[in-house]
Amino acid sequence: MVTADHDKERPIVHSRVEESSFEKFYSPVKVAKAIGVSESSVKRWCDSGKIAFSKTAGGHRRLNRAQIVTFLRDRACKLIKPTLVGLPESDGLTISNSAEAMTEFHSALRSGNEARCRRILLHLFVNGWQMEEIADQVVGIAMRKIGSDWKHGAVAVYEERRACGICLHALHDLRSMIMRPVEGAPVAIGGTVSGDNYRIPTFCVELTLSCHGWQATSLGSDLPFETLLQAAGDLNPDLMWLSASHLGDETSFVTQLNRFALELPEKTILVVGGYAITPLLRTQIKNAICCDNMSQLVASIRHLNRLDPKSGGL
Ligand code: B12
Repeated sequence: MVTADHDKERPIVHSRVEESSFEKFYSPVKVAKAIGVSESSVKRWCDSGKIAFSKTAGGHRRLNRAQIVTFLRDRACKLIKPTLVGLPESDGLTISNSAEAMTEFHSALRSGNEARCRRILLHLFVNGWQMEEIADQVVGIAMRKIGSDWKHGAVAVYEERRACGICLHALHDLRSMIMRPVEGAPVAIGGTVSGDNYRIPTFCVELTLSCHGWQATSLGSDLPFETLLQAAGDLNPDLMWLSASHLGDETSFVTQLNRFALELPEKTILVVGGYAITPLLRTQIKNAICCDNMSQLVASIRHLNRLDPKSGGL
């Protein structure tokens, strides 16, 4: 079972601060100023396990953005000086619900405003929104609107592609805010099959599982079943996912998928989702869990864990 096991009244020292590391670390005094509390409070939270931290060779406490943001999300703490810890000002962003967030994100995507898109997703994440909610209610719906804008000629092909690039950059920002999983965390890998060039949905699965403590890696897009099977054999994952947004030949996909599911390591759960997984296709898919979105993925794994707590679920 993976948790960041806060409140166990013992410090969670993640790693030694490697001078060579490109990761940026902040001192307790800087973090205190950013949150608007005293330095001694931050040091006390470190020593009591409320906030994970790292140590320099000289034994000084240091915190990276993932450790700071995880604390803020868990404690519903607000940042008053975000730039002190390398985060952008929220620029007066006040978002009260997912419809507002989606509208803001969609219009920034359409106008190619990358800085605003990154600020919107960071704002939601730092303020405790669940990753599955961000993926389903904001990114998924905003990109769907971009798709229909393209279909109806309101958006040019280059604008759709630009929106994809911006969306991936903004999601990668969130990736750097998620703490590394603890030793022994359950492992998940996944991607898209041959002929499917979609990179955003599979990356959203990686982010969603990583936020729940999994060691999750998206292997990317356009992957033949053979190499996916080799990955399963080499990495022996607890879970494997496939995202399908475009299928050239549905019948061949289902045949190969059902064979693939039987050839996976016994412990590996297979989860499938995506725009192209229609209700009809679902009826033909065997030995796999089909989910419509990231919230269903989280719910399915929680359910699996209840069925078999030893399965190392969420
Ligand atoms: C971006 C995009 C592309 C980009 C992707 C670029 C990239 N680097 O990722 C590119 C340029 C590759 C592309 C190409 C094409 N596209 Co396109 N594309 C889109 C678009 C606008 C957004 C997709 C996206 O990333 N959404 C963001 C993610 C997060 O949302 P999502 O995909 O809906 O996923 C959600 C759920 O499905 C679920 N989910 C998804 N995967 C998984 C996996 C698991 C395990 C789980 C649990 C859940 C899950 O959770 C997600 C969050 O809620 C969609 C619009 C849409 N979907 O309505 C059109 C869309 C899918 N594309 C369309 C078309 C027609 C095409 C082309 C055929 C056009 C052409 N003639 O060339 C080609 C096909 C290319 C190919 N062979 O892959 C059509 C329909 C496709 C179809 N299946 O019939 C759509 C619907 C646009 C439209 N309105 O007409 N596209």
